[in-house]
Amino acid sequence: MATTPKFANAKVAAWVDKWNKICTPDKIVVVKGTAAEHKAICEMMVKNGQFIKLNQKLRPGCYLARSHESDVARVEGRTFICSKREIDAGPTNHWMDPVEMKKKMEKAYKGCMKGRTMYVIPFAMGPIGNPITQYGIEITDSPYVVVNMNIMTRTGDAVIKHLGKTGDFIPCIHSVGAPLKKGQKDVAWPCAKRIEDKYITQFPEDREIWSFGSGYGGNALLGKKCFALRIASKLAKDEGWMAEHMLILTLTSPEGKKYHVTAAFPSACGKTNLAMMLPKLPGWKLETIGDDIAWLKPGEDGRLYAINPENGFFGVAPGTSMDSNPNALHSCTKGTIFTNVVLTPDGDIWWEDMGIKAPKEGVDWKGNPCYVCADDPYRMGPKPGMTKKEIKEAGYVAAHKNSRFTAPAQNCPVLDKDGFNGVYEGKPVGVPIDAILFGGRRPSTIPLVNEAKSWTHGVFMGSAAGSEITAAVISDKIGQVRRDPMAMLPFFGYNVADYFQHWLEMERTSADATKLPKIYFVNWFRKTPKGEFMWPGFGDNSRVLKWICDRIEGKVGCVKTPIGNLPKAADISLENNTGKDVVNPKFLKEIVKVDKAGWLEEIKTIGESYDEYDAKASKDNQTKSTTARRVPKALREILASVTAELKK
Ligand code: SAT
Ligand code: MN
Repeated sequence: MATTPKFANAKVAAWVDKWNKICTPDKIVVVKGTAAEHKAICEMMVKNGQFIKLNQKLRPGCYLARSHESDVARVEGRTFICSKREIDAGPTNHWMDPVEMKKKMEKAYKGCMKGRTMYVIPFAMGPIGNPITQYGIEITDSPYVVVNMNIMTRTGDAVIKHLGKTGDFIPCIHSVGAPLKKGQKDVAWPCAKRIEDKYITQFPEDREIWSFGSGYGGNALLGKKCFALRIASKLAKDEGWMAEHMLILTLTSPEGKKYHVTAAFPSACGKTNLAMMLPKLPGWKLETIGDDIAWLKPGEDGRLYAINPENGFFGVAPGTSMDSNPNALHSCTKGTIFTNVVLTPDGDIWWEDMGIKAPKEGVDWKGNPCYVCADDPYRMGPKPGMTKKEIKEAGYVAAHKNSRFTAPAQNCPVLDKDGFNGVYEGKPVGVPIDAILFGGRRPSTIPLVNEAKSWTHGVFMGSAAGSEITAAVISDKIGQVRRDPMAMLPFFGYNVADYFQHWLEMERTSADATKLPKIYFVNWFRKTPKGEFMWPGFGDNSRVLKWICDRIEGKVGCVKTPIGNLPKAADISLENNTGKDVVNPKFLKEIVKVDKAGWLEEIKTIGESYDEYDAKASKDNQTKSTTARRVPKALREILASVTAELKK
């Protein structure tokens, strides 16, 4: 055990002292959040073989980490919502009794930091001092977590100062779960190797986060999914605001009018790409506020005001290219940590679909040599001279599919600095949201863009969101479509039915519900039966954003259909439809139509997802633990009316 440092804030002191006694680290470091400290930790990790220093001429302040092969993504199967009553966690979450869970986990934490340094990270989710911002203290034994938290959140002394003696915060504890014996050499990526030894646990009533055994992303950077979504969604429900898995962007029209848009897509479905997109439509300007999480609070005028609680981008590397997202690549030029990408001989990084020719040879994410493909200069294989076909058949990728960059938001060339700082018209209130988008990867049925007929219909649309499962989660079902309501399935901090109800309540409790954002469902991922994309996506998505702004302004009409308000194909601007990927007008007509047969099937499976939530609720009811929570009647009614209209 080390000596517990002194803190003016008694709750901070107690939290650190508690875990010092349990985890018995060799020493304790309170993170100050300075650039010099950040650099010193990175350099220490280089010395210990946990970071590779990249070519500082090409990538100043950049480092590469390679995770253990078992620790490459979130572990939903080991993620728990430990509310007192099971029904409060709801049918979509893993639940365990909080007292039992704490007992079990305290055993795991016992002595877990032996031979290691315990870092205490004071962090802010949001600009320090903004009324929407929340604070946290993460205790961790992972220096990788410290430097990633430095990028992803605002850390250090400024937070301690802001908390003062009595300021409140969310207490977080994290350990990689790999104590070191005296003299034992550390490994490059310490973690608990067995999946059943990992725990990502939220206690929504105690407002605490306990994480054990994983060092990766959303499992370990506790400000992100655990706090800003799971715990914050519960705070938001109790306090009448919203914590959502949404990007935030600012769009300026050629006339100079500003719009703020949020969009909820599941992990690895292109939120970062949309958040920093270069509009193909001339005269339109897009700026970034956030790429993953939005906190929205109702204002006195009835509008919803949003901040991005984060400070950086934890983006998926593969597929990020000068074509798909140049602003993300620019964001990675300095002060960035790369995880599980390829190291090139000149000390730079590379990944699949980066749009840059592969080096002759490199080191893949597992630390093994890799070589440029014989018949495709943009691929790499595990042996020299392999063909594209052979590499594909071997199921080989040189950069892990969920490899990531952790880049400071300040690097983003199109950052909306005011919006990012939570400032609107000189006031620290967040930005007023004009439109909320839902979406996912849906190869069929779902149209390019669909406007909700009302707030309730918009909530219905969000509740019915779904997507192909991506590599952001460890799963054997990658590629299969699953329902992912509001893109929050892995992130609800409480019962999904209550969450739907909370969304509905936002209208009832609004000071002026006519000022709430309009809601849209978008889908950039329609494919022909042959598997070819019917919409180019990326910069061409500005055409859809323009239509949305035109709708907000009442400048264009729509086609009223049973599923919602669809655009007339002619109202989607095809100005500047040139370049490598263009909109095919024939496909466009197709993807703004109602596919009746597809929708009848869709509606059926939406109903099934509701039934499943209800069935699990009533099962809990039979155990007499409490009353069941059911999918709100208002959503069932929309489901019934859409079905009836479709059948007409
Ligand atoms: O949760 S992570 O931050 O690891 C990535 C994601 O799933 O969006
Ligand atoms: Mn995400």
